[in-house]
Amino acid sequence: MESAIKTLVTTFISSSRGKESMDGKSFQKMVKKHLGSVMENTNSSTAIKEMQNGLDEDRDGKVGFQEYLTLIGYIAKAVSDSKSASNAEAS
Ligand SMILES: [Ca+2]
Repeated sequence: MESAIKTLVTTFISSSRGKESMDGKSFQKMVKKHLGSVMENTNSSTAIKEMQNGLDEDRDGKVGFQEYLTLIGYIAKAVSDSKSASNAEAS
């Protein structure tokens, strides 16, 4: 658990190169590199751009840490839902 949280933080820092937010290009790279196996459409730059727009609450065109955590929350929920579904099928 602790190492997972550290991974989330270090992934953000390395993707944003130490800045407060990831720009569009950094976000594209981060999603393709780190989220390809848990998300659909990560090979589509357009889909990633749309996702970025959806996350961009403060409308600065970048993905800040809080917005990044929102994305992680969505992914965690999706993983949780798929696990619940497969558990339901098994029982
Ligand atoms: Ca933003």
